[in-house]
Amino acid sequence: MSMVVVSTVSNMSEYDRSVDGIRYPWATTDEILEAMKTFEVREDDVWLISYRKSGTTWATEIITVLSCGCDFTKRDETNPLEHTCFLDLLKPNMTEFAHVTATKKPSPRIIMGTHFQSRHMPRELITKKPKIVYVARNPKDVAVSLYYFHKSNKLLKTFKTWNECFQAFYDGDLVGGSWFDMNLYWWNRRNDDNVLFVKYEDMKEDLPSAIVKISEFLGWPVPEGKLEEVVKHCSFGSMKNNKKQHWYTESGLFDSSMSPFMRKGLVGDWKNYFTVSQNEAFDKLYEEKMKGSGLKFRYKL
Ligand code: PPS
Repeated sequence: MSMVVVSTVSNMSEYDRSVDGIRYPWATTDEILEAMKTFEVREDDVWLISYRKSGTTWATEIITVLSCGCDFTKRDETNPLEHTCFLDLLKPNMTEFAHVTATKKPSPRIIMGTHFQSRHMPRELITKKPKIVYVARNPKDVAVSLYYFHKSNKLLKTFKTWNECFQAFYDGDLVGGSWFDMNLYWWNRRNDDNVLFVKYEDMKEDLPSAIVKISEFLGWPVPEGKLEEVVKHCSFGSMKNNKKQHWYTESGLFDSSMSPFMRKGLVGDWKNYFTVSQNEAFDKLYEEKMKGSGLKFRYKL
């Protein structure tokens, strides 16, 4: 029986479009957005949700290793493309939508890397209460990381200048929608029993503690004596050298010569890009948008 290919690189038109006021890449098709309304969430699912460039790939690796009982051979046998669902994206040469594949997977499923804004995420995420790890990163470093991601990702519009990227991010007028809306939504749910809100900066400062916290939340303990190895495996240097862990690089969608996917992995790189006036304007906007929320980030370590 011949397989129907639902996407090829060539049928993915370039750039993005607005859906209910939120920009999505073409690869987040109308069909995917529609399917999310009725997508069946399972109570024993594990979901990883994030705004783009906030540490998704990093947390994916941690969760993947934990799910394999910290057995690195087992982890190496896992195909991240199959294992991580990326419900919100068509990937090149896919023969089936990720949400369809997900329905056939045994429990517990791990559903990684969804970047939907709350209004487009599966409705059952609220009622079924699966375990949700939400990873957040300070918005200034996210903006710079996005600037480079758009240069190297062939399906995203390249910002001509840093200023253009800054403005789009400031206005929330870019793929993925407003950083503020998404982070505020999940911050307000941080005390739900089934939600773990993790900050990139905390992972960067103390990775062993972050791994233990995630493992305890998921109920997938790190075997005695293994933590050091897991930390090493999930370090920036180790992940940069292991292309299996950042599948994107090999996907044909990515031009690493423009900027590597594993770029710098730092807290505070934004200082090399934000002008003084951009920084002041952004701090003011942050105060306005996040007023009273209590959500604070560290911008240097
Ligand atoms: S994506 O495309 O939205 O899924 O990107 P995402 O994985 O969320 O974010 C990519 C940024 O995370 C950095 N990264 C890491 N930092 C520290 N340690 C580890 N192990 C790690 N893995 C990924 C990656 O380098 C991107 O950040 P920048 O600032 O661009 O380097």
